[in-house]
Amino acid sequence: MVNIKIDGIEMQVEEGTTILQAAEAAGIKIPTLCYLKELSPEASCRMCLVEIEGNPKMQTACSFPVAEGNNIFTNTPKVREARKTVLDLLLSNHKTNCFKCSFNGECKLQEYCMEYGVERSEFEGEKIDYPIDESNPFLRFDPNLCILCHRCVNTCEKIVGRGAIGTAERGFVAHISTPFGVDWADSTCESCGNCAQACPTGALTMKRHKPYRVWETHKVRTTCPHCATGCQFDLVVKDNKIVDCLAADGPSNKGLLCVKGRSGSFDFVHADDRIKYPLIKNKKTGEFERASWDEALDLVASKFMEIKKQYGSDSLAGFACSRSPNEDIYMVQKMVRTCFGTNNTDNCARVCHSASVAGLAMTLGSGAMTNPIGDITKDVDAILLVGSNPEEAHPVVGMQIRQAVAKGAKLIVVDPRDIDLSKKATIHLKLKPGTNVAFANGIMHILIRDGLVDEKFIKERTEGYEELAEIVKEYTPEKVAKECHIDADDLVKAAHIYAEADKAPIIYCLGVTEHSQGTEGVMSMSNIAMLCGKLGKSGCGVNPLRGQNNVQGACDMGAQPTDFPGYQKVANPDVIKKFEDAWGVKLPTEVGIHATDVFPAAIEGKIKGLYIYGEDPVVTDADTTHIIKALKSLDFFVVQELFMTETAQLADVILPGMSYAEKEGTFSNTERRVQRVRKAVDLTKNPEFDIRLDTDIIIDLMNRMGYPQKHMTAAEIMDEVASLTPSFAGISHERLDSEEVAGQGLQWPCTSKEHPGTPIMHVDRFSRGLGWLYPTTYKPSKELPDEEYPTILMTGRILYHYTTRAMTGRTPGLMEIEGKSFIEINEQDAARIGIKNGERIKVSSRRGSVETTARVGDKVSPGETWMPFHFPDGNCNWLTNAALDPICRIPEYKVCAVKLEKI
Ligand SMILES: Nc1nc2c(c(=O)[nH]1)N[C@H]1C(S)=C(S)[C@@H](COP(=O)(O)OP(=O)(O)OC[C@H]3O[C@@H](n4cnc5c(=O)[nH]c(N)nc54)[C@H](O)[C@@H]3O)O[C@H]1N2
Ligand SMILES: Nc1nc2c(c(=O)[nH]1)N[C@H]1C(S)=C(S)[C@@H](COP(=O)(O)OP(=O)(O)OC[C@H]3O[C@@H](n4cnc5c(=O)[nH]c(N)nc54)[C@H](O)[C@@H]3O)O[C@H]1N2
Ligand code: SF4
Ligand code: SF4
Ligand code: SF4
Ligand SMILES: [Mo]
Repeated sequence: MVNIKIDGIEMQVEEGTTILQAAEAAGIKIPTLCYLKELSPEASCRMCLVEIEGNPKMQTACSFPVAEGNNIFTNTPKVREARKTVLDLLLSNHKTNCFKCSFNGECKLQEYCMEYGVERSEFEGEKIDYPIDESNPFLRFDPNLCILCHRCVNTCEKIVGRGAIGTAERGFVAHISTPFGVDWADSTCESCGNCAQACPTGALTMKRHKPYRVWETHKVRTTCPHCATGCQFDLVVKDNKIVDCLAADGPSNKGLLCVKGRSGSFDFVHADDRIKYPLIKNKKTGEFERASWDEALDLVASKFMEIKKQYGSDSLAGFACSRSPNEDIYMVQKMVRTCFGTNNTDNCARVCHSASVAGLAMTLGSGAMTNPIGDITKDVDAILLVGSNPEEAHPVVGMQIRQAVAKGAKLIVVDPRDIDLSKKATIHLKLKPGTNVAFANGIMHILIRDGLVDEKFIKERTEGYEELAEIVKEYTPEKVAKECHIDADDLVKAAHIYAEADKAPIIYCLGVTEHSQGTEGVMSMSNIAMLCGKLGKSGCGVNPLRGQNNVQGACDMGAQPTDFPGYQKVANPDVIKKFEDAWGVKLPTEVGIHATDVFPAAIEGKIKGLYIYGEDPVVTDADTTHIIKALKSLDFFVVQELFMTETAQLADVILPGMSYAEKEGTFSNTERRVQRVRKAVDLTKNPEFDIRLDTDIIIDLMNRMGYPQKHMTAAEIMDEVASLTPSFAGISHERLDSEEVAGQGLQWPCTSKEHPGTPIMHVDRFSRGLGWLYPTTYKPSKELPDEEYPTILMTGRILYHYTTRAMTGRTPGLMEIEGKSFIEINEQDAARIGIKNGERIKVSSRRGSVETTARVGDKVSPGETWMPFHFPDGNCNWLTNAALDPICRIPEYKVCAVKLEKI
């Protein structure tokens, strides 16, 4: 520690602290333009000049480390004069037509010029008019307003990790440009807009900023509604309309957003085609007709109760939406259990990470991500990334992984495709789809053979070692290399990098789970980590990146056929008793059926009535033909939705709900972090809308079905959750909004009002006691290529769209960047069937065919192809195989056999 004095305030600070940091701690504001908190100082703008007693030269506060006895003055006449000169010079290159600038009132240059009394530049020369770059659908760059502070360049290169923009010379004037001067639209830019948010002037802005002025708006802090990274942002609201979205400094996003969060999270809220009132299908015409809430809710309640009376409770089922808040989901499962009288409730985790929920619960005792995002991306030595494409699917995690690699972490990518991160990888194991268990057993073979295991950890904290060791003996590198189509030496190297690293997390995603052997694939991940003792400590763990914004929450809230909220088991009579006492009804004691089994059961006539709250299985479930057949087989089908989805079109009644921006609640991100969702706009003020809160719809329905559910606000619902769920006992809206939590959310388990939450799980003990090293052998995918269907099809997602595009498809800029379906094909296969890049192609499987556009290259290996599932023109789910994992019932989205034909 050193003793210093700033503007007369005496203080002790750590050695190495900069003057700027010390001043901030003392509550003294020093102006900055180029400074970025996260990075080493650039010290180029010189706005932060200060005087130090005895020091003839002024110093830049952002870069000068304090020394013992420093007496610092931050606001002397000399300092002010120097800052005035800096501003004067900057202004000489800045086109000062502030009235025309959309950034008027937010610009730091303007703010400082006013503060320092700089009205015009003394150095005024002739200004050249540079053309404005508007080639990006979201961003606008006006070089005439650029003060060359480099915040944008540094943000893109060092924080986002993209390096899409740089500084170039044009004539004698430096300016900000895309690499090689290409059009922005053709560069590697991913339109995340983090550079624009970093820009202190109106030079680099979001195009949408134009029609509003900051003083006409207010901000609402909330959580992104797309992926489970759980980024925090502020919705900017003007006249009951969201006009912008700005990144906030949240615990998982640290001031960053991806393109979907920043630009795809509000257009859909105000879309013209929102469902605006209840709809009942006219049986004769097949057309939907407007209904009153009373008509619609009475019909729904009476129909479900009729079916229950005639066919029994288990002929009904209800799914909850992982895009919606915890409070909504809690009420859906409560309605299914208390009113339908069945445990037939589920959520889209079934088709996503159910393998993680089941697998990790078996081996560790809890199916959730073990460590926080910041912990597994900061100061780690290696990252084992298996079947996960975070740059596209969890982009803000992807940005943090890029930062980790830039700082020297070794990256091992295990993925059948050349995802972008594989270019940065120390080793890329481009394995054959569906062979994860063989790969993992191969890694374990090497760990044991080469003495890389943590014997103490295995002995003290796990069981099942002998049996597992016996099984993996057979999985020699040579044998595994042949099975997985990888290099044996690379496999050995990968095992050594992972095991020898001090801090090395396993991060995995759907490339592991969406297989008929998905659950065992997941357990293989925990096997690897346990063998190396890399669990229960910082920088390690087994980390499934959960998909949907609140899919962790949907499982936590008990939208599962086997579990009440907080993974309390239906099979446990004490649990049933507890919920019967709390809810005041007899509850079903039989485990329900899984969502993916509901569809075949509907075709067989066992399920007669279905309530879907916000899912679109016609688009997203495997084998579309069988899903449509199942939904058409139902006696009565209700959808609670924002939009007329393909699934909603098949419903008997559609109940219009509200989006995340219209209600209070919470989402639980992939780190088990419960964060607030807050109401930004009220569309019911618009006379066209006759919509209701989703929880009010459910509560009203429950009463109409005969269950006396008192009205509850979202905060009251969370209090009920906390009262019945030990791992949520300390969580409430009040606490989440408190200064104590300070916008950081709470990570469950959070077992009392005093409990701080749990960042890292399984520290001294696994939730199940001892960790189970699960013995398993590799089993090939259910449908393998043959003569008729010789090619493997994998499916997944791309950066710019989110699942069915219900939300992202309503942002024109996203549709401009990527708007149509495609298939990735290897150039050898393309040559054989005579297909060129960009040509139309027919893709068929045993279940159907679609037409799409070929993207030819070497991203996928010969004999393998890949398609996204976002686009209605050629949705791959007409092709995918609904073969299910025997344990968790997940479909095999990642492997089926297809044939390709030139059209
Ligand atoms: N932009 C965007 N982001 C999203 C979503 C979205 O729709 N769009 N959806 C969200 C949801 S719901 C989820 S669940 C997550 C999913 O996130 P991810 O799982 O990361 O995304 P996917 O593209 O489905 O698949 C990941 C990778 O698995 C690889 N893979 C395929 N088969 C295999 C295999 O057999 N073995 C291995 N090792 N890898 C394989 C694929 O090549 C792909 O790169 O993303 C979330 N984020
Ligand atoms: N081929 C292939 N298919 C896949 C996958 C794959 O990798 N390959 N991945 C699978 C995965 S991981 C997943 S998670 C599923 C996702 O599948 P779905 O859950 O079916 O897809 P979403 O688009 O997320 O559907 C959410 C719906 O909820 C509505 N909604 C959102 N918020 C609210 C709300 O607050 N209230 C109400 N009432 N409605 C709301 C939206 O309008 C939208 O229509 O897709 C799966 N399908
Ligand atoms: S939008 Fe994102 S990727 Fe593009 S230049 Fe800006 S920071 Fe870089
Ligand atoms: S565009 Fe903005 S952030 Fe980038 S150098 Fe110019 S003024 Fe600075
Ligand atoms: S990374 Fe995920 S949570 Fe963050 S802004 Fe993007 S879509 Fe939203
Ligand atoms: Mo998902």
